Amino acid sequence: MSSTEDLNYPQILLQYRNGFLVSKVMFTACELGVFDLLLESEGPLSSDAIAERLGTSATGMERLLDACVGLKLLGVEIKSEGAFYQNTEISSLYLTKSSPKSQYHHFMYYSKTVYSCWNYLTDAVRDGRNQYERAFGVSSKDLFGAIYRSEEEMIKFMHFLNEYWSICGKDVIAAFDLSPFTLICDLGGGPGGLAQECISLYPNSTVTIYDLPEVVRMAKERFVPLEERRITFREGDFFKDPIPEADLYVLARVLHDWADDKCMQLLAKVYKACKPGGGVLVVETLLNEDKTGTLESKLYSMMMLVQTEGKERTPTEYNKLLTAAGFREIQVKKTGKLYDAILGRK
Ligand code: SAM
Ligand code: ASE
Repeated sequence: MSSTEDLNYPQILLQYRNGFLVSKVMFTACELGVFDLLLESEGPLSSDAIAERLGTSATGMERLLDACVGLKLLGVEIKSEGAFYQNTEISSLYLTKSSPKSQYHHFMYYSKTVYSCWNYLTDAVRDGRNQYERAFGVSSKDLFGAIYRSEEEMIKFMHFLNEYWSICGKDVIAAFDLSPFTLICDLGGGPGGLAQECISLYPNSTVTIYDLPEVVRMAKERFVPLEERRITFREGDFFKDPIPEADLYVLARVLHDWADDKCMQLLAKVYKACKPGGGVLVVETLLNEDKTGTLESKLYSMMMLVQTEGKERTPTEYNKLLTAAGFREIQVKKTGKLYDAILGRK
């Protein structure tokens, strides 16, 4: 072994080992409201002032703040009276609850639900299945029954889903020219973040969000503005109930929840309902064919292992599913962001 390898191997291993320590520091500062308080305050605050305002111990808060400085999530200024902390640009923009680009709910979902499931990653790999029973004591027979195990959990999940689209929704909607499709059905459209991006980019389109009854009720009540006349809703179970007729069906982060047989069942149904000349837009994180490429998509596939019945797939795998359902002229567009787009035509 060369001497550079001797030096670099431990470094990289320590960096990996620290991965969850880093994320937990960021999540905890979000959860306690550190970034929100510093956004609202007139100027930089001392650790003691922050601890008092947020009702924490002084010693815990000082260490948390200093770790955030190390992560460049806070800036610090040393004055004669002591250290004063302030937000950096990145934390003001993404880590405060009130910012239009806030990732607060997204990170809370990771900090609580995702973190609890990943505690059983070893079991997930052994069993080849999700870990809701071990992590939360709920049956995972009905996948979304487990994901929505309480109303509070459903709201958290819905906020988490929408916050992604506030950052990279436009990229997937603009990946193809969807203007010829005016009647769009977002199957499993959930809280409607992508539907809102869709109507803002395509002024002649209307979107029907199709989802489970309790999700539609919550989306109407809390997520989609009532005055948004170009978004309508339809309640149903896309495995059991009829789906509306449309020019374009959007399946965003839906197929990755399910094994191939369920995907086939759903896609065959979509093909049948689709108008001739219509299409299907699949929005997912794509794996590279040759198993190289981003670590991120591979981690998301592990995420699907611990939390769903599905997996992330390669373009070839999606191509096979879509072709088997009858779709043709299948085009794949990598966006360069987290989610990519695949368009198939009937
Ligand atoms: N498309 C949305 C997005 O990308 O933000 C939501 C994706 S979420 C991972 C999967 C969605 O599928 C959820 O909104 C869930 O309620 C919905 N869903 C799951 N099973 C369903 C079913 N049997 N019928 C209709 N919708 C379903
Ligand atoms: C699902 C998506 C997710 C179901 C459960 C989930 C994610 C976490 N848990 O359909 C999102 C995973 N992807 C990213 C980019 O975080």
